[in-house]
Amino acid sequence: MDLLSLQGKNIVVMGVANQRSIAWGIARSLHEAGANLIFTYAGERLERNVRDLAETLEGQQYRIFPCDVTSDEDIASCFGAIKAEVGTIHGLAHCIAFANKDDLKGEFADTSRDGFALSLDISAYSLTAVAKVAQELMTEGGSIVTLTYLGGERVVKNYNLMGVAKAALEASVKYLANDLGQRNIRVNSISAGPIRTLSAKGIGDFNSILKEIEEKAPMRRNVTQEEVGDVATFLMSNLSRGITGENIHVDSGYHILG
Ligand code: NDP
Ligand code: KAL
Repeated sequence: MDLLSLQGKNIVVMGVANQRSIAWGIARSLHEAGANLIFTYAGERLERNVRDLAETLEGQQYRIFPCDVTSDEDIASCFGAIKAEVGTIHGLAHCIAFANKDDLKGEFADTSRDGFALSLDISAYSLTAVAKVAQELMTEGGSIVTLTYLGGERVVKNYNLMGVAKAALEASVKYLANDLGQRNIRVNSISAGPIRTLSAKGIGDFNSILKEIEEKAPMRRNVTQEEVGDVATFLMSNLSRGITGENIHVDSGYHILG
């Protein structure tokens, strides 16, 4: 029995930078479930990466379009091209965040005005900007999934500006869920535990963050891109049809600790 009902469904995956990206974990899981994938990327330097990775997906069609989410024109032309190629889409995975390195150091209180605006634009507003355009292609209903982190709910050392951006993202999920629910479009987030990706690269004590999870999380281990990917597939699928405005923690249970 096809419990997931994802065979042949068109799903947009935004934010594959390389094989370590959580977006790539999501793509692989969706591919296994039989979905047709449409990838978007921002930086031209990463187009080759996305293309090479997509080519490893056997037996399924894939498409790739550029989309820098800071540009309304980019978003419009990207989803215009997607509409022209596939018509209807059934899901969208938003796996995008950014903060200037300088704004992730020291105290949150030192965050610059420009740095705040840029991070909130890319990491939070982009979900709304993309949802607004994507919903028009979700003529059969749909599911939008974004990625967040515990630092959006409580103070986590060094997450600083990104914590504020994730709080805005999580609130956006709820307001978007309320707006789009009547069109049978669901909006949810996954709060992932720490995973070593390109974004996490260069973060000084990332090893100690991973170690703390191994020592303290209920499951005493870290999570993988695959585990996040499988929950994203669940949220895209018919199995989660009654869920919207939700934030599911895929973090070995770490968030329940005080
Ligand atoms: P990656 O570095 O693999 O992915 C980050 C992505 O953001 C890149 O593909 C990057 O594309 C994209 N991006 C940045 N700026 C823009 C822009 N202007 N327009 C479009 N895309 C942009 O890291 P992750 O897989 O770790 O991150 C994916 C999501 O998961 C993020 O939202 C992150 O906050 C979240 N997350 C990550 C955790 C972790 O431990 N890794 C934990 C919890 C949540 P490009 O390089 O082309 O600019
Ligand atoms: C408490 C944690 C420690 C890390 C603190 C801050 C993490 C911020 C995430 C943010 C998305 C990272 C960046 O924006 C990095 C950027 O300044 C430089 N990197 C890049 O430009 C690369 C090339 C591209 C691909 O990256 C992006 N983002 O475009 C949080 C940890 C435990 C969990 C994490 C890493 C959460 C998260 O949100 O990613």
